Amino acid sequence: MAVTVPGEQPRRSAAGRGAPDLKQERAHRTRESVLVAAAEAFAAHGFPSVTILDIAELAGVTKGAVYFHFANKEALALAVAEEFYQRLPAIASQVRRLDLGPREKVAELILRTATAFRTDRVIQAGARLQIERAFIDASLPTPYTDFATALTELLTEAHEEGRLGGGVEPAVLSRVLVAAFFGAQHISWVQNDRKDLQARAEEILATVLP
Ligand code: LUB
Repeated sequence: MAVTVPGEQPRRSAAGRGAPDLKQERAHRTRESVLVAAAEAFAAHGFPSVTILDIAELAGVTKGAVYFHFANKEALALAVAEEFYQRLPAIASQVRRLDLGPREKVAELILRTATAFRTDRVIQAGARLQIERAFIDASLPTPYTDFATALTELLTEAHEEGRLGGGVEPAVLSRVLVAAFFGAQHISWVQNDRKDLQARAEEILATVLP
């Protein structure tokens, strides 16, 4: 994704004040473009090898502008990871609102998540940062649990409607689905730059949730 907002270092107007809304809005846009640039860089190269200068250049701002918004590279990783955990549950909330049965919602959630992993740099960066969390000196959010909980809720509804098959435990099936999806998206990334992720997600559903 191209960063279209040309960032500027926040600065005082000639009068030393004035137009605070505009200044705030510009600062907000700069922060956004730095965050997106960081996500692109982390997704493509990984946390250890990315520098603040890489991110500044990608965002089209100065290093000073990056440091105005983020104390260091760890703070950027944390902000990207937090945005990742805004976007993942947003997919689940959208799916919950669809006019579908719970079992169909599980399938829809997995498929839409696969689409997000293929197309959304922040999602790709978030997943990569979690893999690299041992190298990042920040408390990244706990991985996997929210996604597993969202799946368990839907699977429990499906179970209550008798649509899960006898002897299937919603929490267990949720763990199996998370493990399968996590593994599939990782393998698809490494082997095929995620080109086959949709097919792999459909395979998982056909096999684990027939
Ligand atoms: C999701 C990842 C990658 C789970 O929820 C998370 O923390 C996730 C972290 O690397 O995918 C999706 C099954």
